Amino acid sequence: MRWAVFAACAILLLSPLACAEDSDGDGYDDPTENYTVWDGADAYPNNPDVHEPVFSTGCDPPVATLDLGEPVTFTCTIGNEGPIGLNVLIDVKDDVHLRDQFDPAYYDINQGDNLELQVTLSGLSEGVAMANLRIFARANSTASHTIDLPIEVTGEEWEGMNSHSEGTNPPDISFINRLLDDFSKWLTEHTPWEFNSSNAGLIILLGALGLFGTVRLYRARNIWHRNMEQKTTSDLRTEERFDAIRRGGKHEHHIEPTIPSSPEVIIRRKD
Ligand SMILES: [Ca+2]
Ligand SMILES: [Ca+2]
Repeated sequence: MRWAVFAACAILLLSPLACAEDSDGDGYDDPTENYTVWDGADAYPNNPDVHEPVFSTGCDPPVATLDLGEPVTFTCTIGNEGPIGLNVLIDVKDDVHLRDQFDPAYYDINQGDNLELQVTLSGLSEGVAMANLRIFARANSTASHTIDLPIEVTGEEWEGMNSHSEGTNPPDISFINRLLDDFSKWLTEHTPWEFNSSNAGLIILLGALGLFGTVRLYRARNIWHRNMEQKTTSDLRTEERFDAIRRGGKHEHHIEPTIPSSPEVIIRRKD
């Protein structure tokens, strides 16, 4: 029995939870450094009527109408109305008609502070959609607060899709079209046929390919000629060496051992 009392005392001394206070007596312990509102503490430790965190929120614009691919950015403000600083998780629950470009993250909101967030969504398919900005102030619990973001998505393609697409814009090639237009006009004026910009483009393409082929052929011929000249030069040198050997046939010890003996040399040896 003594051991049981001792163990109970030890647990009381060692466990900080056992010493927690419930100042307002509503059944929720006051928050401490090791036991926060996120863990389940009383968000209003001195008010017996409230224990859950309370937020004031608003988003601008309140509603939106989007074309397909068109983005909208809501500016949302989240205020902590309670007397205790909070750590919250904020995410966006999107809709089948929407694409969500908001990354969930944790935020600290001190007592009386307002947090401002940019929430971007874009139209994915036609329909009436509802996205929700959700604020989680308790671990392993449903959202403490939800902000509705009603959005209607039309069936129209967004006109700004090409000029405002994500990432880097494609290079401006309008000058090529203008050049092709000018060239097709020039061809129409100076030839008996009528050209449009596609014909002109095709002619330029064929011309470029022809020029490229001609340059390659010219280079190939040049290389061939150079090789042939080199070959001729080396042949001539070989001939000269043989001639020299033949002329100097009397001095046999000067004949290079690698050079094969010509019949003339063999005949002279017999002399
Ligand atoms: Ca309490
Ligand atoms: Ca309370």
